[in-house]
Amino acid sequence: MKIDSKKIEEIIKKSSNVVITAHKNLDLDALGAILGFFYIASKLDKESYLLIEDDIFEEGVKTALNNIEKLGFNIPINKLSKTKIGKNTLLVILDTNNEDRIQNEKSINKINNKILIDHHVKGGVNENDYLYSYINSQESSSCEIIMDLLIDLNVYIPQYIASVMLSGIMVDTNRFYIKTTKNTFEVAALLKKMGADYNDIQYLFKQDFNEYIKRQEIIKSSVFVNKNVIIAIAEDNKIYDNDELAKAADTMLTFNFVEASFVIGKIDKNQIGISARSLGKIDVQSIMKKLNGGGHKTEAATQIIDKNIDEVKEMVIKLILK
Ligand SMILES: [Mn+2]
Repeated sequence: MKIDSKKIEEIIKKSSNVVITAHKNLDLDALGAILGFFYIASKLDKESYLLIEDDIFEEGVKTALNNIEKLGFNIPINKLSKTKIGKNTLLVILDTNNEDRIQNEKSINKINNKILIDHHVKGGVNENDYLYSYINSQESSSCEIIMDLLIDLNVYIPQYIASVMLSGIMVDTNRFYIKTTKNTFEVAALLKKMGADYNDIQYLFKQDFNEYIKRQEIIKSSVFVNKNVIIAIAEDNKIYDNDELAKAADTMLTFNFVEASFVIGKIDKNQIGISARSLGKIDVQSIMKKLNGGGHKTEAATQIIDKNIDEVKEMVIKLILK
């Protein structure tokens, strides 16, 4: 099932203004998606804002936001306290279906009319709270979904925004390596046609040296559990985000003999995250499911509260060897 652009158009038309947001710690996919959606709301003549509360941004997002300001696109970015909210304001949440992770959780209660669009595995969100929700983990990225909307609704985006959206797809597909479908290439081609520029994207992909090293440290800790399964344990005294664990797991899949990879790390003071990846022969979802997680055969994850890393490691290894 594809996204229902007519329904979205209808909802936007009925609203007074549109507040567009995404998860905390914006990444390029989330940023590209909210920017793309901004142009949809604008085309329908609705005043809209990007709701961003983050004060610190990852390198690529920082670069994109600076350039967008420099290029004079005039895209209003507000915190919730500065955002005009009325009875018919529409809140659009992109690139997450975890309400605890959105830029400002208060916006959920402050704004009645909501749309949710995401490509992550469904968490516990109550879709009845939304006028429309589209959560499809078969989609590569939020930017790809928003591109489908732009195409259906005939919305034009400036060249630099096309670069940001293409970079979002590239990040989430690991440069067209995972979750990439025919449609992914088609929207990517269209973004190129709209002027997406690989030199701009090279600057968006600059990464923080220390973050890079942090990821390599995780990978360095890898050990084989059996012939085909590799597991890495991130340092106990550092907090990681799920994405960092996932990226390490992706990289570990590229090593000789590896059919499945697991990365375990602290994602909060008393919460451990596990990210699992597979080339398809081993079903990592079934393993994560036993730890109350979810996902697909090739890509799954879970979070575990109130256990330490060693306990979690033992649990995972036991399940792998079963
Ligand atoms: Mn994403």
